[in-house]
Amino acid sequence: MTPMRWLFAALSLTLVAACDGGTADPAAPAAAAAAPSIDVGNAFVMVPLEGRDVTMAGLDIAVRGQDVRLAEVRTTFAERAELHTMSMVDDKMTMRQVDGFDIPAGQTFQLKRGGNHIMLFQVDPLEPEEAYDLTLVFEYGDGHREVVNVPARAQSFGE
Ligand SMILES: [Cu+2]
Repeated sequence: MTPMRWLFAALSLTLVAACDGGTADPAAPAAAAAAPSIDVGNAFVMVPLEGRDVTMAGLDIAVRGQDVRLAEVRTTFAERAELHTMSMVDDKMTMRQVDGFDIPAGQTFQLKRGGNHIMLFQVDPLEPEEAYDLTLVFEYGDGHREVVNVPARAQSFGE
């Protein structure tokens, strides 16, 4: 192959890749995808430490049939809820707010202590073992939204 032909080969591969990326077309036949489902379980919220009103919450999200994005979390027991990642930066555990989490179909995504989590600010006093509602807003590729409410069990940090 001449260098020119190589270049064309590389270009057409790029085009194919670009087309593949565009298959999130809402008009595409839905028959190929199984009925989408989102199952949320094991939800918990940590009782804030004495004198604090900031805490975190976690849960498991099992996604079937279609990729989905966890776009937002709401609560009535905290002023503000954010989605956070946690990672090591310069030997320090560092939290960052993110716009959402993309969850591929067939996966169970965990929000948990020491990992990706829900961060809650200005939290009302919480009673251990009581349940407090979290509202999760999911978004499909076609813009369709699904709202899931889940009771989160309040857990003390000693547990
Ligand atoms: Cu956080």
